[in-house]
Amino acid sequence: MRTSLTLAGLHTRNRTRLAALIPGGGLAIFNSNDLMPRNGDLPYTFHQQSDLFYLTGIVQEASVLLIFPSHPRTSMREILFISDPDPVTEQWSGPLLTPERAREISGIANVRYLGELDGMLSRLVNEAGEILLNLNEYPKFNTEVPYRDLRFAKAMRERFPLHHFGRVAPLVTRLRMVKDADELDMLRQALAITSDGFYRVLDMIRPGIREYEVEAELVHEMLRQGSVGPAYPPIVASGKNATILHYIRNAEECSEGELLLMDFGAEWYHYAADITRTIPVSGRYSPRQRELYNAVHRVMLALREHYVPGGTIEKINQVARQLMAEELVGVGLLNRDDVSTPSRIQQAVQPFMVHGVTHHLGLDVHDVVIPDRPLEEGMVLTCEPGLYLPSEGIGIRIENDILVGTAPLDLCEGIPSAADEIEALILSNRKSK
Ligand SMILES: [Mn+2]
Repeated sequence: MRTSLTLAGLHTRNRTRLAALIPGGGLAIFNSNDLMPRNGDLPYTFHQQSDLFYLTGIVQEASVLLIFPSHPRTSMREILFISDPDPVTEQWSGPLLTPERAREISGIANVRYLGELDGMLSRLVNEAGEILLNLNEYPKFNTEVPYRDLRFAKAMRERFPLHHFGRVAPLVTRLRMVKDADELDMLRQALAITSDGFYRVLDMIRPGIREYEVEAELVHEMLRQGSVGPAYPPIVASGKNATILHYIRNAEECSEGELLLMDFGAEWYHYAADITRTIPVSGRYSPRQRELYNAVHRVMLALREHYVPGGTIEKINQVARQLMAEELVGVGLLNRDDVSTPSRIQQAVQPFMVHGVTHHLGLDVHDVVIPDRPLEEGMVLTCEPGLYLPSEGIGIRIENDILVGTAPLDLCEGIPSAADEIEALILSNRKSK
């Protein structure tokens, strides 16, 4: 998002919620992401560390947040550190945040320059009972890159060897898993832009077009509406490419008679949309494609009802496999015998639906998660069953984003997903030309 939208109220509420979870005497410290070097003097585009963004709204490297809820002095309970003024950087890259601007964005009264951080740490750390540091604890995360929070944690343990250290990530994760009304607004806006991109593609899809041309349309709409672009690299996969789950080369020609799978989402105020649509390149699904498409579509529609408080990701995956098993029997890919027990279902469905069908969505497309924590009202998760038949050059996935509730709300309801509807839109666009 390139506009000057700020949500200081959201970030202030987030800090208040976190403060309530920090044990007495606890001092929590968050670091920004690095500006990652690319080659020569060129860095990668900066993307803020999601927890720091969640708590401050600040998008500038080398920012540090201290939260010390039980400190006797109110002004010491929240302190934000930002880069010192630097005329050379500002000459080349534009103005850095001033303390006043950082205050407006974050709602934090006590904003200091980074030059004061070391001195403040010496004082505050010795007043703290426990220092809570932030690391990337995503279940599948593994890296050789010593990112800023990790370097900071090592330096702190070295510098204060007699202090107690703890983890703040589980506390922030707990909060981030349930979305505030402002966050839902941002997700809805990201989805509205994503939806507009899909309509653009329905308007121009034809045999002979290249996957990257389709990608360009999707991204065009995002940029045109002031999004910084896709929340993750779009997957635009025609024919057999759609059976490669994370295909992002997007280089091949879309041919007559093939399906085109598009998994894409705009980013808005750092929140990620994540949808998948699978459309016929020629404008009509073949009878075989339609049969398989409708099977996946029925699974997606029925599965949405299970995004209720008390549910779990494991339960959703289990229901998805059961629903898909029935459909696979219906289209003749499995026999009744293959799916007669739960363990048989798991084994029989796996080769056709090779991935899990849901993940949390928020500031990150695969958002932070406490595995096995039951679903609660206000959580947002994807619903994305798929069916992959490499031998027939067919990959189908349909993905909507669902707001958990006693009556689950499909945030993608307005984005066409029924085969008839998609065909009608493509064909009416062609006629009108
Ligand atoms: Mn997804």
